[in-house]
Order: sequence, then structure tokens, then C-alpha cells
Amino acid sequence: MTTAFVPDADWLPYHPNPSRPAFTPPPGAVDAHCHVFGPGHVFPYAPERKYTPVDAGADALFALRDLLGFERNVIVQATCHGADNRALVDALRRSADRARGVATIRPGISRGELAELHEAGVRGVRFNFVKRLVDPKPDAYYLELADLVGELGWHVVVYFEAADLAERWRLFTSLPVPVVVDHMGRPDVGRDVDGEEFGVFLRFLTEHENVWSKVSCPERLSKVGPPGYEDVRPFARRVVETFPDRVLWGTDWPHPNLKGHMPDDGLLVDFIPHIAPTAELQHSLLVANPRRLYWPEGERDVT
Ligand code: 0GY
Repeated sequence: MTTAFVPDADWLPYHPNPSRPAFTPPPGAVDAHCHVFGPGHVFPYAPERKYTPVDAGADALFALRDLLGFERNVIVQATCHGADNRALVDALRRSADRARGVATIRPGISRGELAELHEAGVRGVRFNFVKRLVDPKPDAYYLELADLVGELGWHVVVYFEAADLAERWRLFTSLPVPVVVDHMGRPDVGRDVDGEEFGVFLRFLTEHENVWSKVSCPERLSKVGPPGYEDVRPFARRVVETFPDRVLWGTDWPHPNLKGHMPDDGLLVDFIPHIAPTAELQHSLLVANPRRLYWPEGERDVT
């Protein structure tokens, strides 16, 4: 039986015709934050989801990868699929080893299920603390899961808003695996890059060498908007220049829950040289760092 899903009335669909970027990513570049949604009649959305998106499947994602000049993807399980990773696993299996995954798991998952995720290309789990997306759990819930995935050599991706960092500091600083923060912990870019709020985030990375950051989502953080997203640049550039070996970049395609504008993905790629201004920084951000985390087995050429 198939189920039809009706997207939320105010849902912004992904850009139908993104531009080819002016910036050429280095060979082997990885888009390290993107999602697949459904299609819902094949991979149903989770009953507990907080939004129903427009379908955005693997074929469209891989076409975008090629248009933008990237070689690989890291596909992150989105909350609209809950802990049902079937759409993610299907995309990984169809990627010809050019995609890795970050799953959502819940307590009670068996070692067999974890092994199957690993075999498909999953290398991390995501803990989401954003209250409009999930109902966050007590710290112990996440610590138990972190111990479990640590046995597999996986890492944890955390998604939180700036105010959550102080509240969950003890949890975030005690995770026994690499910790990758989505979208720089969502700073208020109307504030000072040298101010207190972003200072706490920078201290998090300075004091904990297992903590990484994605310098993604200018379209989500910016108040000035496209084409340049100038107000986000100082924040992302500070992180890239201070922690060049612990940063990742991603498109965030298909850009769930945007309310203002849907970005042209080509413009997002053109943002990269503003935050990673040298070839060396660009190589770390787009090639060396994601390979270390997601393809550590070596430089097997998959193209
Ligand atoms: C993102 C951001 C969002 C959504 C999700 O899993 C999700 O539903 O991550 C958001 O709404 O801010 O990284 O895709």
C-alpha cells in the first residue's frame, strides 16, 4: 500500500534550476551536509515528524552534486524520517560509494542493525536538540547511544541553537567520540563575531579537540540574504581559519523549513572562497577533512 503525503502549505520547494557556480571546488570535494526526503510513497515520512516536505530524492541530489562540481555527499538523516533510515540507506547504496551517511538511531537498536547501517556507508549518528524539530531527551539518552556508536568508530553530529550550548555543555563536552556541530551552532549573526555568544562556541572548539564544525547554512543564518550572505562570512571565516582541520562544508540541500527564500545552490558554492580564501583552506574544508571522517580507509578513487 502506498501513502500519499501532502507537503506543508508554506513549504518552499528546492530551487528548480540552480546556477553553475563560478567557484570550482577542488577535485574530490565533498558536500558534507545534505538530505534526502522520501519519496514519501516509497519511504514514508515518520508519524512523529514536525513537518512534511516536498519529496527530494537521491537522483535529484546526485544531479546537483554533479552540477556543482562535487564528487561526493554526506547525507544526514532528517527529522521528517525519524529513526527510519531506509531512504538514507537506499541513497547510499545507489551512490556507488560516493556517499556516506549520518543516521538517527534510538535505544534498543541491535548490533545487527548497526552493522547493516555501517555496511551501507553510515559513519555517524545525529543528535538533534532543536525544539521545533524534535522533543529533546535527557543527557543520559544520548550518552548511551554515543557509547554504542563509539564501538563502531562512528562520530556524533549535534544540531542545536546558540542558547542550547550552555545548557547542554556538560553533555556536549563529555561525548567520547568526535562531535560535529551543524551550522556553527546557529549563531545570531546580528551580534559581534568577537562577542560573548560566539565566544562560547569558539571556546567549545578551542578546549575540545574532538569537536568539529560545519560552516554551512548562510541562507539559514543570514539577515541580509542572497546573493552574498555577507553577514555570515566573518563567523564562518573565523571558524575555518582558527580550526582548519576540523571544519566541513555542505549545501544543506533540499533546505528544509526555510521561510524567507530558497537559495540558488550555485550561490552557496560561491560563498566558499569568502570563508576559505586560500587553496589550502579550501582543500582542507572540502576534501581532506571530510575524507578523514567519512572515507578514512584511504584514497580509493571512486569516480
Ligand atoms: C538542516 C536544518 C533543519 C532541519 C533538519 O533534520 C531536519 O529536519 O536538519 C532545520 O529546519 O533547521 O540542517 O537541514
